[in-house]
Amino acid sequence: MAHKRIAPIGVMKQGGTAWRPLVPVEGFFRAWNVLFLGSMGTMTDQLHGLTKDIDSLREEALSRLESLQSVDDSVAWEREFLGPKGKMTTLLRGLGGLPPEARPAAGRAAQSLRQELENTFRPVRERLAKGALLQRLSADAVDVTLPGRQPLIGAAHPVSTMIDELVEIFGLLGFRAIFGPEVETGRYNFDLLNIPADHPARDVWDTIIVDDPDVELVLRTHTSPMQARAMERSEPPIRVIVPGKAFRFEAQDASHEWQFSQIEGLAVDTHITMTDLKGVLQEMARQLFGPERRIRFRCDFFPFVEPGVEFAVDCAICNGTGCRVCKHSGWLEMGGAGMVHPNVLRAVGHDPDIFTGFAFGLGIERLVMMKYGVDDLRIFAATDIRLLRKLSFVAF
Ligand code: FA5
Repeated sequence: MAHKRIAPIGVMKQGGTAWRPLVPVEGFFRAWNVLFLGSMGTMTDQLHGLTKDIDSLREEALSRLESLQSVDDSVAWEREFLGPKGKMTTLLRGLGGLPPEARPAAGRAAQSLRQELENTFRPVRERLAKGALLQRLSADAVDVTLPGRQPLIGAAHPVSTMIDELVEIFGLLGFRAIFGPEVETGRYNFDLLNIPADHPARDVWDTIIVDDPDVELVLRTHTSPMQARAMERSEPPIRVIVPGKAFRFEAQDASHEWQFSQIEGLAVDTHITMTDLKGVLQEMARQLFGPERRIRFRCDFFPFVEPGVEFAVDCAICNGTGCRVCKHSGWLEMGGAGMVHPNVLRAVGHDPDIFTGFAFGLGIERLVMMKYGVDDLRIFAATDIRLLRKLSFVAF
């Protein structure tokens, strides 16, 4: 048979996976036409057209492939030439219009082109993808020689640090730290402290009331309710301190917050006198602010002590000569104190003829202000790290 002399279409392997036609596709169809189709004009035209289509598709696809610059380009190329709606698919679909006897060879020619395009495309796509990856890696590279970011190291809040210091100082003086509820009943916040309902003394504090229909509840206005709780709970001798928060419905200014901290102190025993109170507070002031500190007692009224005093320390900032922090008085008021009122002792079940006691309540923020020369206590609740940094409470 004549067609045995001319291989209809041949392929040979060329280095690795690339395949190339042995004879040009157009040449094959010319031969096919001469040998088998003779004067069948229409089929000849069709085959000739297909041959041209295949050759020009190859030319276009390969030249475009050479100009691809990016992964995106390669995706677009693949879609355009090899995708389900691409040019190669369109060409293959066109084979259906050929006479049946021409289809196998034409199909092989078209498939061969497809194979050729796929094989040529694959390394190009891999090269572009690798290039993109290398570019990304070099852009995102970590410079291990750069100095690291220093972590912000936190520290205890100045008020907490002061509480720790106070617990230690009073601990050495024989006082045990206890803690109590911040939401109190009227009974402990007022009644047991010799401040009966409807008594004008109840107006001394701008109380924040907790709305409860069953029981009178308040945010404790001071730490003094723990005096009553401690005395109710234990038999003398009692020596406790109670650090904690207190709350008042108060206009804020440089020395007043609506939420602040106090430390309560209570000593109950036989033969406790005002001298003991003075000695304890004097010792606290010296331990906290230095051995040269002096203290001052001035008469004051608190319903739960008798006599009652206002307790002040001479200003450690100006050494008592007067400055902005002590408002040029030379003294800083720290709190109230006094001898436990007989009514209070009685109300919690202790005989005032046997037992006496002293109590004090100091503002912790005021102690911190004095220690570090702070002239506005609002910074303590303001959570402004720059201010705390200035006080060196935050290491950085
Ligand atoms: C009392 O709260 C009494 N419970 C103290 C006391 C206890 C007296 C035991 C007698 C025996 P006073 O309201 O004065 O007292 O408050 C005591 C201290 O708390 C003040 O001197 C001040 O240092 C601090 N303090 C009071 N109100 C505020 C406030 N709004 N902001 C910051 N500190 C305050």
